[in-house]
Amino acid sequence: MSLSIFSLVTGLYVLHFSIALILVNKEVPQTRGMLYPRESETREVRSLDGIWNFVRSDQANPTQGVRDEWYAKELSKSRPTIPMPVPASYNDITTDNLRDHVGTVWYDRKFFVPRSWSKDQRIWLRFGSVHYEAYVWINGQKVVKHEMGHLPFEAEVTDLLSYGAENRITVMCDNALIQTTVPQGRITEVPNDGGMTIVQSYTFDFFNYAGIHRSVHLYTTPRTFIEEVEVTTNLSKDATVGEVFYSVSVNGSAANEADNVLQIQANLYDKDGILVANATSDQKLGGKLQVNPVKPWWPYLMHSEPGYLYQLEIKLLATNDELLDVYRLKVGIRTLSWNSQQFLINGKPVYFRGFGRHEDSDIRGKGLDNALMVRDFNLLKWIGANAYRTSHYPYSEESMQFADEHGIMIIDECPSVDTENFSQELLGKHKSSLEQLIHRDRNHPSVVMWSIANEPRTGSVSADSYFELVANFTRSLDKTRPITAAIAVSNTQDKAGRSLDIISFNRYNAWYSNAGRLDMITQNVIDEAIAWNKRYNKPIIMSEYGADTLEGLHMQPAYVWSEEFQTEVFSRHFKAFDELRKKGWFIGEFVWNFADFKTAQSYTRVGGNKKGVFTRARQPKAAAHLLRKRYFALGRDLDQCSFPEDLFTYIADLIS
Ligand code: BDP
Repeated sequence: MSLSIFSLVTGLYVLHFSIALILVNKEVPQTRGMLYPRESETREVRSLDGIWNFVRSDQANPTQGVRDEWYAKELSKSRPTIPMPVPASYNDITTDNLRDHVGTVWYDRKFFVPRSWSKDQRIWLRFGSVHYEAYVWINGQKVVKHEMGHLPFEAEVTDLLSYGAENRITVMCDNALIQTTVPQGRITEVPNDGGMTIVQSYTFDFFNYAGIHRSVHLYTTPRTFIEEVEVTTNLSKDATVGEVFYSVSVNGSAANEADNVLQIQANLYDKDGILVANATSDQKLGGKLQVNPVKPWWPYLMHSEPGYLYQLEIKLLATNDELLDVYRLKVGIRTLSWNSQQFLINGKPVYFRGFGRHEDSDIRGKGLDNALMVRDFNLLKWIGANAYRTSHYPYSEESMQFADEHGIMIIDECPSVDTENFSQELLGKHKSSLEQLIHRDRNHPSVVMWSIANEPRTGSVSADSYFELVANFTRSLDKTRPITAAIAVSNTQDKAGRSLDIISFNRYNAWYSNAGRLDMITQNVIDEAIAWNKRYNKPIIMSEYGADTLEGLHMQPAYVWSEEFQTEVFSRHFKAFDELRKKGWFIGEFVWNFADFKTAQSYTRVGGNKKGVFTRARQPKAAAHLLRKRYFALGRDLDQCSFPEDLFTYIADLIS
C-alpha cells in the first residue's frame, strides 16, 4: 500500500471554485475484489463490530492526530477516549455536541487473530462503509485510505497482523464535505462567541451523519482465491428456460503458473437445494448455465412467488482437481428491457409504486441496524410497494440482499446530490462513485436502474457535457440496466435528460410551490409529465412528491403539516397519475419519503424532514393507509395480485 496516500491529509480544507467548463473523460481507478464476505469451506469471516474507543480531534486542528501519530499506540495513550458503537453514526450517541462536529474523529480497538490463520491463507480487512473519508492503520502500520461514504473498501492485511496474538486497528474518519467531494458541501470559518469556528454547510437537507456506518470484517481467503464473480442472466422468450452467464477472476500465485490450468466448476441450486445446472470451464474462467424449467425473479406482487433466488456455487480447482476456493452467491434470473415508452421485466411492463427513502433512525443515524432493516421491509410489503430509490446514496449490502429475497426493485443511486459547480475533479469522483457502486451491486437482481444523481443543477451550461460523460461512463460499465436521474429543474431548462434512458422528476406541488393549494396539484403534475415526455420521448417517473406532516396534527379542512393535508396531497397526485398512466409512457410514482428523517437545523424543519408516510419510529401516519389501498389497487389492476384481508375496514353491508 502506497505510503504517500497519507500525505494527502492537509491542515486546511481548500475551498474549490470551479471555472472549468471543458471536461475531459479521464480514466477512474478500477475496484478489485470486494465480494461480500461469506464463509465457506475455504473461507472464515470474523466481525470486528462492537464497542470501539473514540476520540474527536480539535476542530481547528484536524490533522494533529496524524502529525502526532496517534495511530502508533492505543488512542487512550494520546487522548481520553469514550466508548463508541460500531456500526453507527457517532453524531447522536453522546449528550454533548458531537452531533455537529466537523472534521476528523478517531476510532480504535484491539482484537485477536487466531494462530490457525497464519497457515497458507490471506487475510483481508473490509469496511462496509465509513462516511466520508477513512484512513486505516493496523498495529500502527498504514493499510488503506478510502474516500466516499456508503461504499465498501478493503485491503489485504496478511503481513501486518500478529498471529496468535492481540492486534490493534485504528481508523481516522473525516466528515468534511467540500466542493470536490460527492456529495458537495462547504467549509467556512465564521465568528462565534468564543472567537472563530468552522462551519459545515450543504444544500441537501438530510443530516450529514458520519462514522463507521456498516460492519467491519476480517476474512480469510486461500492464497489463490476467487476475487470477482460477475453474473448476468437471460430468459427464453416464453420465460421457460433461463441462462446464467458467470465470469470469475482469480487472484494469487497459482493463477500465474503456466502449467497450472485453473478451472471453475459452477453449480446452480434451486431454493430446495437441488442441483439444477452445472458446468466446468477452463482458462476462460467463465461460462453459461442453463436452467430448464426456470423460475424467473419477479418483483413483489407481480407474481405469486416473487424474489425467487438460486444459489450459485463457484469452485476454483487446480489442475489436479484440488479444491482451491469456494464462494457462493444468490442469483435471480430475469431480463430487463426498455424503450421510449416502457420499462419491462421478463417481458412484462412494470409500473413502479414506491418510495424515496433514507438510511436514518433515532440514535443510530445511518448505522446499519438489522432490526430496522427488517421492520422497513415488513412495512414496504404491508403497504404494497414494489420499489424504492436508494436516495441519495448507496444503501447497505445487507439491504440489497434483502431486496433480492423479497422482490423489491431498487433504483440504485450514487451519492451525487444537488451537484453544482461542475469541475474536472468532481467529475472524476462522481464517476468513481458510480464505478464503485456498480462493482458492488451489479449482481443483484433487485437493482433495475442506476440513478446517476439527485437534483443536480442541470440547468447550467456545463451540466450538458458533464452528465453526458457521467451517463456514458455508467453505460460503459453496465449495458443491462437503464440510467436515470431525479431532476428538479424545469424541463425547459434541463440539459441532462438527453443523456438518460428514463426521466425521473421531483416536484412539490402545494408544498414548495403554491403551498396549501390542493387545487393546484393534479393538472400541474399532468402538464409537467407530458412536457418532459414531449421534450425527450422517454418513459417518465415522478420520483418525488409529498408534504411535511406532523404526526397527530389534524385539521379539517386540510391545512399544511396536518395528516389530512398529506392524505389530500397524495390523493390529488393519484388522480394525475391515473390520467398519465393512460398515456403509456408514465411508468411510476415514488412518494417522498418512506419515513421521517433527520436534517440539518433550519427554520423549515421541525425536528427533521417530516414528509414520511411512516414516522421516524416506523409507525404509519394516516396517509399510509390511503397509500396502501392505492398500491394494492394498482397491484390488482396491473399485476393481478390479491388484496390483503385487512385492506378495507368494514363499514356497512352496502359498502366494502
Ligand atoms: C427534494 C430533495 C430531497 C428533500 C426534499 C424535501 O430531493 O432530498 O428531502 O426535497 O425538501 O428536493 O423534502
